[in-house]
Amino acid sequence: MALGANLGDPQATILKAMNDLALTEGVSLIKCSSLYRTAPVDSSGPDYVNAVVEVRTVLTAPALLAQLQALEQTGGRQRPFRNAPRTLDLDLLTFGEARIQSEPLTIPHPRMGARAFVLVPLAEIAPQVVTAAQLQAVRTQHISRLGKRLGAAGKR
Ligand code: A4P
Ligand code: MG
Repeated sequence: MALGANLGDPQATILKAMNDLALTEGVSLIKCSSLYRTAPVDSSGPDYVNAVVEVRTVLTAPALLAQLQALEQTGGRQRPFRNAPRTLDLDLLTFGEARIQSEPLTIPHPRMGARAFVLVPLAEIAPQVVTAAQLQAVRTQHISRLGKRLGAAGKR
């Protein structure tokens, strides 16, 4: 799952979203990547903070998406236009081996392979699913690691 924010206090927002996910019924947080500062891709506004997490869940993919959208709402998300700057964006990247192409949900996420802000944190927590060629292809997209998740909030 990919987390992104570029309005408000994006770092605090991402850390809170990780915490909220861990507290979501039917969802267990397995791994969190570091937080990364990234330049907007096909988007505008300030730099983003992005991260990727692995969860285990008893929910179906659509039910998990509904939970993510509820968390986006509590984060104050508004959708004035596609790819608008946002306080919090939560995207499902993969769901086991599932391939889903439905109105509300496409799995795997169609744009994940073209974006450093997904591939770099994903390679940190699941190196087997990201190839060197994919990372090479996005090397011009600016991304820098902000530090490990634990302690990242209070210490800076
Ligand atoms: N939807 C379909 N498949 C999925 C999925 N796998 N996960 C539908 C989540 N949602 C999925 O999403 C629009 C609709 O996509 C939802 O109603 C859902 O049913 P949205 O979150 O409302 O809108 P969005 O985020 O503007 O669109 P989308 O498609 O998520 O955008 P992208 O392509 O993910 O890009 N640059 C940096 N540096 N960092 C970022 O995080 N994010 C984007 C968003 C652009 N540029 C960025 C970043
Ligand atoms: Mg989204």
